[in-house]
Amino acid sequence: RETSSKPMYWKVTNPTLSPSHLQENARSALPPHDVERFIFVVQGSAMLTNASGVSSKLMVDSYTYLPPNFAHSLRAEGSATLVVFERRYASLENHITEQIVGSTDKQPLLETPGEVFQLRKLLPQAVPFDFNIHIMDFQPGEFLNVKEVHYNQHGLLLLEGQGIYRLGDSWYPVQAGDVLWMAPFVPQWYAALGKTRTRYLLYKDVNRNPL
Ligand code: UGY
Ligand code: MN
Repeated sequence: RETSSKPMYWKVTNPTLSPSHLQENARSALPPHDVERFIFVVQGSAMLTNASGVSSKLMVDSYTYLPPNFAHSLRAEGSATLVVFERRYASLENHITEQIVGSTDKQPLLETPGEVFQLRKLLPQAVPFDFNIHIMDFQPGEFLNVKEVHYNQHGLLLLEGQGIYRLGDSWYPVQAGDVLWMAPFVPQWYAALGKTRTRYLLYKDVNRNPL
């Protein structure tokens, strides 16, 4: 049984069944033209510097959104484990996105009508953004009431806990450190098992016509 002395999200980089991760001091290159970037820190820390030389230190549980073609550099002092999402920005006339720096614990809990899980969103629910990142918490025994089917795709990283993920007719036992991809229209359902809270991070494309 894990003790509370372990750092937050410790299981992600120390999963039960996994070779050890390679981590060294590192600096990132920029994403390709017109590609936006989202970074979330699960272990260690990263120093983000923008074109005006302003730096922010991203600690565990904090994140940044970098608009397409936004000059920046990212440096890890020592080892760090980052979740990085990149996608070609689906631009809209007269709309632009701006850089965001935040942390999960500063985001308010949102209403989840008909559901019991706790929900936070890391990006503004505003039209310029073509995706969002949800942080969802389930207590042991809690599950999605809705068996969801929707056009949106998901990338999911289990940050804490364990449970069972149903995708279509397949059932996957999952635990912290596991990653799932859910294609458009794949029926999806989760139940939290074990003795500790489940927390997962979920990418979802939003605010654009999928056709
Ligand atoms: O927002 C969502 O689509 C989310 N509830 N899906 C999921 O957890 N599989
Ligand atoms: Mn969903």
